[in-house]
Amino acid sequence: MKILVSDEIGLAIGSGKPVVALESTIIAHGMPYPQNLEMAREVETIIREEGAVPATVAVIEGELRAGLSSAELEHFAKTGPSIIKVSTRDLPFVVAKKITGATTVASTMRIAAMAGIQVFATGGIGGAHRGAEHTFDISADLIEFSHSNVAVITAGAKAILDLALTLETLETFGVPVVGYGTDEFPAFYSRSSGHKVPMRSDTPEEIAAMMKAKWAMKLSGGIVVANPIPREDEIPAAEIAPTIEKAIAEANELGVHGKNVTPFLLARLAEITKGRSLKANIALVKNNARLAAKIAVAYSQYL
Ligand code: PSU
Ligand code: MN
Repeated sequence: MKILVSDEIGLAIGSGKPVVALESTIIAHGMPYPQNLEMAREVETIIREEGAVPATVAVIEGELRAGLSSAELEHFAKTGPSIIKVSTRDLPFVVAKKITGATTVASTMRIAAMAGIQVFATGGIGGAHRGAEHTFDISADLIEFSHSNVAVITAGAKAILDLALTLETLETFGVPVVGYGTDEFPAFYSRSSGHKVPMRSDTPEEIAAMMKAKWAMKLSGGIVVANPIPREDEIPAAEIAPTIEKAIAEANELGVHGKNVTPFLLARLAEITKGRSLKANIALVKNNARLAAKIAVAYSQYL
C-alpha cells in the first residue's frame, strides 16, 4: 500500500536524509486546542532546527499520509476528539471507508515503517494499564514494537500505566528499552519511576548504531528510547501520584474503557492540576523531538 508523502519528505527519504515521524492522536486526543496546535508546530520547528525533516502521520479521507500541510494540522487540532482515534486494528476500516483519522503510536509506527522512516518522536507510548491482569488492557503500541522497525523516542511510558507490567511485556516481545542518559525508566511527568531500564546509552550515535545492528541481524521490530522529561519541567512522582489515583478511580466509576481510557485520564489530569500536567506533557514532547532529530541525523550515515 502506498503512503502519500509530501514532496519534501519524499525527496528526503529517497536521498537518505534524516526524517522524523510524528503522530496525530497526541494532537486530536492528547491535548486541548490551541495548545495542541502550538505543540504540533513547535515540534516540527525543533526537528528542522536539528537538521531533520518532520513528517506528521495521519489518515486523510482513507489515504495513509506522512507530512501534513499547515491547514491539515490545524484541522486535527481544532476538530479534536471527534476525529476517530486510529490504532492498527482500525486502519483497514478507515481506509475502506475513506475516513479521516488520527494515528496512535502503533499505527504511526506501521505507516512510518511502510514509508521508510526509522525514527519517530512521541510524548509517551501506551502500555499495560493498571489492573491489566484482569482487564487485559494492554496498548497495541507494545505489540507494534515487535513488528515495525522504528525507534520511538518517548518519555518512558505514561504514569497512568503499570510500568512494571509494561516493561515485562516489552521484554517478552524482544524489544530493547534504552534509557537515554538514565538508568531508570522515566514515568512521563517524572524523571524517575523506581524501575530500572535494561540498558543505557548517552549518545545519539550509539542509539543509531543499535538500530543498525538490530535490523542488520533481521531482528524485526522497534526500539524504545526512554528519554526523561527535563528536570525543570518535571512533576515529581510523589506529587502527581495521588492525582493519578483520583483520575483512575473516576474513570473506573464512570465505566470509561477501551480507547477512551488514555484520553480521559490525560484530560482529567490537566483539569485537576490546572494545566500543570499539560505544560509538562508539552515540554517532554519537545524534548523527545529534539533527541529524535539528533538520532535521525546520526542514523542517516547508514542510509
Ligand atoms: N503520548 C502523549 N499523549 C497521547 C498519546 C501519547 O503524550 O495522547 C497517545 C498515543 O497516540 C498513544 C496512545 O499511542 O496515546 C495510547 O493509547 P492506548 O492506551 O488507548 O493504546
Ligand atoms: Mn487500551
